[in-house]
Amino acid sequence: IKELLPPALTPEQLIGRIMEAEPPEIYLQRDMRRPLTEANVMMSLTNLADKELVHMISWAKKIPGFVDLSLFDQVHLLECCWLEVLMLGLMWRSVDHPGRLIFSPDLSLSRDEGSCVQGFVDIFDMLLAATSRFRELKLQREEYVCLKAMILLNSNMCLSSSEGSEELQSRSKLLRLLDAVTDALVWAIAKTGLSFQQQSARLAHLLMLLSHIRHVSNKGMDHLHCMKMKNIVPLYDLLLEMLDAHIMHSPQLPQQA
Ligand code: AOE
Repeated sequence: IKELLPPALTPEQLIGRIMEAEPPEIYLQRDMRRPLTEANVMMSLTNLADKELVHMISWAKKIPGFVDLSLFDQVHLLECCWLEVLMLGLMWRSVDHPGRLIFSPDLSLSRDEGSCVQGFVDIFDMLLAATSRFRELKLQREEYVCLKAMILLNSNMCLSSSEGSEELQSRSKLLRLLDAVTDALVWAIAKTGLSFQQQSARLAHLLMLLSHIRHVSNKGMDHLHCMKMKNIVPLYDLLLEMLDAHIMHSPQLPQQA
């Protein structure tokens, strides 16, 4: 017999819970008189990303079922997808502002302004292209939150290192969670009142955009690497600590050696 499952949520309830998990808007309190030089822009963006990452951890923990995964899976999922999640959030904020990327309410950049950072224009264009696509599709908030949760849950599919029973259990929980979010997305699309055929096409279009986002994220990682901004190690420990602290407070303690 399977382990006791929590009472399953309906797709509508699940979307409600994922919506409540949404991170807040972040203001940079950036001095508008500062010129948009490469150093200033990169400093602002790093500052923004730092704050967003802290909220991203709380966001992930509020996705029903996420904290029931093994700590190993929680850490690796976040580690794999953080830039994709940031990018999808950026696209959502920018969807009503053609030609601009709204990093924060007080830091919005046009393509030309973006060109002050070396190597940024190419990534900028890819981000703008995906944003336009979401605009054409008239992406709904419900769909957006489902896609973001799917990025998180789908980010490290290939990882299958340790074969302990806890890890295998976590892997099957992860797949069930992904199914639940898929159902939620299907439900959100059905709400739009499209024909069955149009609903399937919309689902396909939305999911295909995720592969574009993965691509842009990989390019962005290369870019960050070139700029020597990828200071992974200290952040990794921080992430582990933050997730670990949560596990310790939850009723079910991890059974790790
Ligand atoms: C996209 C969306 C967003 O909300 C903010 C930013 C800021 C920087 C932008 C990026 C973006 C878009 C792509 C850009 C990039 C700068 C150059 C690149 C324009 O072309 C990203 C700033 C990133 C700062 C580095 C922070 C290091 C994070 C390490 C994470 C880590 O180590 N772990 C373990 C993961 C933690 C997950 C919670």
